Amino acid sequence: TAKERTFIAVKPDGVQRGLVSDIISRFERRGYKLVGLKLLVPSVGLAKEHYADLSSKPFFAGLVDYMTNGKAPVVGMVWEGPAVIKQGRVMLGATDPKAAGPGTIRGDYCLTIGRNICHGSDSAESAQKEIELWFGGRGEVVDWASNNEEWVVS
Ligand code: YYY
Ligand code: MG
Repeated sequence: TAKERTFIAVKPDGVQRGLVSDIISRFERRGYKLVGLKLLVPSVGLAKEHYADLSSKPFFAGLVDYMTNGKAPVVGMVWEGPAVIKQGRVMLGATDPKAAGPGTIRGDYCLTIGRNICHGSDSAESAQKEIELWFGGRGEVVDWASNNEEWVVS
């Protein structure tokens, strides 16, 4: 539905490399609406909760350190619009950039799975959990009407 929302993040490598504006721009130009935006160094607790389903993986400790060590912050965003959860993942490209097609964010800007610069919720359940976790549910997400909407969605 048009009100569908997803959590998209630029991870520390994407911020460090100056790719924040490009990633925001891709979602904006597609016609999606920005309803949440913040810059932060996530706490270890937040990162562990965000990646809770990967806690048994061998790369988990390294993943949490890379997200939280403060060498660069994370940009967290909530984007809204038709099929944004699925299309957000398509726009990001495959988790392993070596399998990500050209024209996707990962396919255009990165090389290895451990530095794949961005995150996107992988399902409706994940999107709900991640928006709640990073933005405190409705608290920091802004409902607003875009004047473009009638020209983008019908
Ligand atoms: O959702 P997505 O980011 O595309 O992949 P996940 O399977 O949820 O893994 C999260 C995150 O973990 C991935 O973006 C990079 C990292 N990672 C890794 O470093 N090594 C792996 N073999 C798998 C994932
Ligand atoms: Mg994931």
